[in-house]
Order: sequence, then C-alpha cells, then structure tokens
Amino acid sequence: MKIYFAGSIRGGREDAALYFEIIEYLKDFGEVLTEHVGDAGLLAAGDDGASDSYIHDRDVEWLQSAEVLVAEVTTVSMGVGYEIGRAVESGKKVLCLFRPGAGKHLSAMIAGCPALTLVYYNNMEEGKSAIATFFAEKGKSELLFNDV
Ligand code: 6IA
Repeated sequence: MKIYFAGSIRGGREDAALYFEIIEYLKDFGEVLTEHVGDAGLLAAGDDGASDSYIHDRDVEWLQSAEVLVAEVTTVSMGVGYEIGRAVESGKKVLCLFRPGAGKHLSAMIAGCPALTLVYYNNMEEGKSAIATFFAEKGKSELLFNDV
C-alpha cells in the first residue's frame, strides 16, 4: 500500500524529527512516498534544487497514486492543508495527527471536516497507537465492503 505522509516544510521545520519517527513507523504498514519530509537536512528556507512547479506536480502525482494520506498537522502549513483538501476531494482515507499541548490552534477546516480521521496525541506512543488503529479500521471497512 502506498502512503503519502504530509508534514510542514516551509511552514516551519520544528517537528522534523517527529516526522522522521512517524515515517519510520508508517513503513510497517506500506511504502511511504514522501520520506524527504522527515529529512532533518531539509530546511524551511532551503532549496532542494527543484522548482516549485516541479515539486507541486510531482507531489500531486504521488498523492494521487497513494491510497492513504497521513498528516502531522500541529505545525501550521499551507502545503499540508492543500494536500489534505485534495486527498479528501479524491475520496482517500486521511488521518490527521495533532498535538494539543504544543500551543498551536488547529484550523476549523481540519477539525471540522467529517471526511477525515483526526486524532489528538501527546507522545509518539499515542501517535503509533492512533496509526495502528487507523490502518486496522481501514482493513476492517474494506473487508466489510468486499463482502457486500
Ligand atoms: O507549505 P509547506 O512547504 O509547509 O508544505 C509542506 C507539504 O508540501 C509537505 O507535506 C510536502 O509533501 C509538500 N512539499 C512542500 N515543499 C516540498 C519540497 N521541497 N519537496 C517535497 N515536498 C514538498 C521544498 C524545498 C524547499 C525547502 C525549497
């Protein structure tokens, strides 16, 4: 299964180490298409050599090829919000992870969206459990659907 992981880049890289840990755990469930999001060397103000239109088109293509989107939404990011919107519109399963203790306010457009799964977590242990539950539920709903 192809998994698209979304996390802030130009929105700020303060959670980059956490993205790395989430990506490592997501690999237990499928192929993560966006490993670079957890790369500590990728800076908000940096330049990985690709033009913005190249990054956009490549990422949208990856997003469209993925079955699920997992997003860490604590650090506010225009790009992550855009990716979530496009994934929801395409009918993909979306899991958003938010840390309430981080002093950030989650957008109503994510907190109020019924088409995605939103989980509040405080540490990586809780984050892992949310991810495992999400994939287990996804598997169950597919079994039910296939039975019909
Ligand atoms: O608005 P943001 O930059 O925070 O958006 C982050 C989201 O957009 C991530 O989930 C990525 O999937 C995608 N994205 C944004 N920029 C890039 C990028 N290089 N490479 C890959 N995916 C990206 C930007 C390099 C930049 C530091 C010049």
